Amino acid sequence: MNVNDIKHAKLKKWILDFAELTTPEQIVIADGSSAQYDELIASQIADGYCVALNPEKKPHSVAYNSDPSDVARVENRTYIASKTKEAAGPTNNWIDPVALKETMTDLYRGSMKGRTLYVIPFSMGPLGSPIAKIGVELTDSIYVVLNMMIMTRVGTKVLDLLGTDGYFVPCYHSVGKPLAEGESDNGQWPCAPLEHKYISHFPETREIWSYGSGYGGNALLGKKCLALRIASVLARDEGWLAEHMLILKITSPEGKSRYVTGAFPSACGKTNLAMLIPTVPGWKVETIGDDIAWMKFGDDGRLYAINPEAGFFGVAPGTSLQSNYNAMKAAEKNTIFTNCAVTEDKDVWWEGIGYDAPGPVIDWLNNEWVQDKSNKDQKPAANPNARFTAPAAQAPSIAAEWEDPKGVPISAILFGGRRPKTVPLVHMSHDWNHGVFLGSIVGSEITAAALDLKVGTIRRDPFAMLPFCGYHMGEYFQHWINIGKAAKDQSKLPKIFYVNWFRRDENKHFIWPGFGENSRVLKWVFEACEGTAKTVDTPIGVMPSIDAIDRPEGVTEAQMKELLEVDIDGWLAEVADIRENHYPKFGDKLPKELSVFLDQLEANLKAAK
Ligand code: OXD
Ligand code: MN
Repeated sequence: MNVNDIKHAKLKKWILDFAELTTPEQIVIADGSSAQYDELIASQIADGYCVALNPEKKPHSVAYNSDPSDVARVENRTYIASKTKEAAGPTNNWIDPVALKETMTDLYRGSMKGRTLYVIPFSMGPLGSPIAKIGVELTDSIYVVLNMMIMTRVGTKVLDLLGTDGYFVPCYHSVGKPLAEGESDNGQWPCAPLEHKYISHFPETREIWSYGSGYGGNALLGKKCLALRIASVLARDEGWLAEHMLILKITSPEGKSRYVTGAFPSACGKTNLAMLIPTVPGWKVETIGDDIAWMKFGDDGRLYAINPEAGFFGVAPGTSLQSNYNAMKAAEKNTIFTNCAVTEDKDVWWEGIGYDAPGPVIDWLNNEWVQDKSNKDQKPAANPNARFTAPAAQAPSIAAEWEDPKGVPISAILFGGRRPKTVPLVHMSHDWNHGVFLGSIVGSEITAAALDLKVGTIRRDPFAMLPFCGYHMGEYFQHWINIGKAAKDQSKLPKIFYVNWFRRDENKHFIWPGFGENSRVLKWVFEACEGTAKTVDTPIGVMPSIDAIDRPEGVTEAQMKELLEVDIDGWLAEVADIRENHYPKFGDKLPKELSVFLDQLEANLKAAK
């Protein structure tokens, strides 16, 4: 298919205008066919951008290494360019949209010289679902085309759905590395220096402009940029929720199923939770999604969720058959690996894969690397943010209904973060608004020196949306309250829980084993939804009684007590921190209801002291 065959006049003009600005050698439409995917992969292998993996180990899979400067989402180069700074709020980087568009237009001018402009029509969500949204990404990166083909639904079928005048979210992307006459990348990952990288969102016009990075959420624009930052704005205006949440299905031994979403900051194990294998006999957990949930009220008054994505962009290091069997199986074939190590027999390897490196490997920096377990300072062979891009349908745990266009009815919403102290294993809110309060105070311990924060300090990450909310976070809290008010029947709203798998003892050892053992908490959540859970009222909310959750092997009675205790002084310190450092950020946009909950919490704690 040729750009001139596009029947949507506005789309065609938009593509041709961008081509005129960026001056690519040619324009190619990503048609979504496996033939085109294979052709592109073959060209990338031939040009040295990636290596083909051993078909006996990882059939139909490749391994890329990115530029060492382009390995993660760049939050400090990510912008919400709303008309006013106030609209972007205190938690986003803001630049005036007119000025930003001028800067970026200059960067885009001629930026695709010597390259091909690919047009990627994509659907976030099952094609034609009432909850789905269509985007079109223009990019000069074949890596992006290939990843988008796994992560979203791409191709001419999306153009058919758009017809002659359908709505799409326009997404520009360029790696920002034009090629001079006769110049080639020589197989090196193309990108621009950090100071030229811009991941920009224009919420009023619902546009995404990305420049300079070829990696992950900076470049696969359906994911964080569209499905969270722009979608959060659409959701506010249209009365639904676009959230940084996994979606799982849990089935009891009696065969009753419920659906649960969960918001956890990045690097808190959402993919592991979405794919867990329960240790509780007779219970089953299946996967609907591991990163993003879009939720809308159904005609029956319940909130229904879809996973807008079609693949997993999972962190490889630490993933093993023991820690996440289903993810390992999902990434067994038809997978793109990025920044993993490659073994001599062309398999991938990473730290925490569950076995030692089988001889020398080529590390993510393209150097030979021999494992030296006696050297504690040895640099890892895989980048800590190395990824696998795998089709969701390949996870053995995928639920049969994962692509149901109407979504799945949600019974429970979990919030959580890494909290070594204070926050107990699980507590439940009294009602929706109290749950919004819990979401608004989510925090997580910083595990790697990032964002100028000290390792070990708590970074507040409300609703796990800090890097992903496309507007003022205070208004976002209000939107959650409004959604509760909009419910036709309050009793049909999901119940809201705050969980914490990451409590540690004085020797810094985790008290709770996590992984499959988290099914014990999910069971209690399920029972709470049924109304059969054993509960106690506490100053912070509703909690399991001490005998409500069976102890996993290795957890002593005293430890279980600690996990389910309300640490009054710890919570009072928490209240003080929220009052002094967190809530004031939102100024008069902080919903009154939330300050009332904070006051009540403090009063409850003082009364219990
Ligand atoms: C992700 C993230 O990659 O949240 O999903 O950073
Ligand atoms: Mn995420």
